[in-house]
Amino acid sequence: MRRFIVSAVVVSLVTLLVAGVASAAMVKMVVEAGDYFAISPSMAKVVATGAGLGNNDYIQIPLRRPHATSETGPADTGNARYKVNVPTAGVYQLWARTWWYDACGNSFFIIVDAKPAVYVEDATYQTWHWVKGPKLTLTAGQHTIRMQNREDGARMDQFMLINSTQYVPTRVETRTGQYVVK
Ligand SMILES: [Ca+2]
Ligand SMILES: [Ca+2]
Repeated sequence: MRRFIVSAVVVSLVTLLVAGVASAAMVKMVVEAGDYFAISPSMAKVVATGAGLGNNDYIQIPLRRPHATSETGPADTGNARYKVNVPTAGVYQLWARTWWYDACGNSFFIIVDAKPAVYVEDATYQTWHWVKGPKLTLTAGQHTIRMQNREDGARMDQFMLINSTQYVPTRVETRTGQYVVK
C-alpha cells in the first residue's frame, strides 16, 4: 500500500514536470543561408562541397579590392531575405554561423520586418563559428529577416532563432525546413 502511494505521488510529480516543460517548449529554427526567397547583389550565394557547411552553401559579401583598412560604410545594400514562420511568440536569441575575413569584414546587418537594423559581429577570423547575435521579440506568424551588407569579406552558412538562453550551438545544425517559407 505504501509503495502504491509513493508511486502515485511520483506519477503526479512527473505529470506536473512534463506539463511545465510542454508549456515552455523550446523552439529552434535553423535556416540555411541558401534558403532565401530573394537576394540582391553584392550579396551572393556560394556552393562549396566538402567544406563542413550546412547544405554545402553559404552567402557572402565578396571581398573587395582594395579591402577597407578602417571601419567604413558598406559599398551597397546587398542582402538576402528570408521568411520564417514563428510557431510561438517569444524572445528569440539569434545565432549566426559565420566566417569573417578580418576586423573590417566581420559583421552583417540584420533587419527584422521593418524594425531598425541591428548587427552581428565578433572577433574570430577565417574559421567557421557560431556568433551570438541580438535577441529578437517575435510574434507568432510570418516574419522577414534580411541579412545585409555591413562589411565586405563576411560569410554566413546558417542562422538560428531559439527561444532559449541556455542552448549554445557548436557545429552545423540540422536545418528545420518546416519554419522556412521560400
Ligand atoms: Ca568590423
Ligand atoms: Ca549553408
